[in-house]
Amino acid sequence: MKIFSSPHQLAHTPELELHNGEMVPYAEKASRLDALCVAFDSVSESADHGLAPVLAVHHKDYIAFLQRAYGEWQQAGRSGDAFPYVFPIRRRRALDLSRIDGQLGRYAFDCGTPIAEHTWQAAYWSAQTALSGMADVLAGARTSVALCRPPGHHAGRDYMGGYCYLNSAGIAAQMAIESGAARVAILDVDYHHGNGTQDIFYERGDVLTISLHADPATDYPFYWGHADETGEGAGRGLNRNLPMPRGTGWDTYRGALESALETVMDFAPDVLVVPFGADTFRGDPISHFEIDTPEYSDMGTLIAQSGLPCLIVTEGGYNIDYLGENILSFVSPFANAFD
Ligand code: Q9C
Ligand code: ZN
Repeated sequence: MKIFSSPHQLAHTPELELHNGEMVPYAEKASRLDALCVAFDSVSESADHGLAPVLAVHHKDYIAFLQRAYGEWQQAGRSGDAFPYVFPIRRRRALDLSRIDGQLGRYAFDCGTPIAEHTWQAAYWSAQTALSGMADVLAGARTSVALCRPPGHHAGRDYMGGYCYLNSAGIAAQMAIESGAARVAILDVDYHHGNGTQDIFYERGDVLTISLHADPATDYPFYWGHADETGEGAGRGLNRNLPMPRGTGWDTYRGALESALETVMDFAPDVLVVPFGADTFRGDPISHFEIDTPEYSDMGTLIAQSGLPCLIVTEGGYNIDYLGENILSFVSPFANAFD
């Protein structure tokens, strides 16, 4: 089983984020990637699949914005990280403004996702890492692992948020479709709802999206992830949200996961993509589930038992001291099932 990563992903280093009314050290630290990588004996370097698969998911104007934003921030005389602070809410037009502050608000849905000097480069390689894993699966691997950072599942077709810029898992799923897969399922097991992934595929009949997450009535991202969001048009019935209360542990989570896996099997996908967040961990500093390290192996076992070709893509997980152990616990059953 191959594990993919790229050191370019380390270059994104925002300093601070707005958390509960205070500026605090950025939780989505570059050292998360080191913790993920050192958990494995050997890691393959991601290949460059170019911009075309990114543009198959994201709007070209949004991509152009990500590429130029930090330069324009600097040209405006700013130093430090670029933050949005005005947003085109209801009935405001998505004006194509030249002022960087206008652009930042147009393409962001929160203030938690600053753009630093090398954000584009890192996000690009996070997407390339997921694409490298998917290329491995499409070439016949039963399971492949993409150690991606920054994460992606909050990023939509034309917006960033939740520490996410490019929807790496979604980009990989789209690559599978364009390579001939009839159906792809995305099973998101990060603590937070995968709102960007939901939005990207909401009206698609060929991609099933399921997310297990903290109830958005109490947790980020609040405005997505409710159980009555079930897809529209060709995608009607092909989005499933399983919100759970704060304090959820493995006993409750397992039942939801088994139900989600039944929905996956009914869809009969050619490929399964699993955005995995270790922020469901009991010791996560910003989250409120109570899953313990060995229980990630139970989670991995249930998913591996689907027998589907599977790409695992890393998302959140902010307790860096346990991140390596938790990803290894989750991934090990996949290796044992097939190797
Ligand atoms: N700091 C992922 O796990 N929380 N994103 C913002 C203020 C945002 C988490 C609250 C949590 C986003 C990929
Ligand atoms: Zn998360």
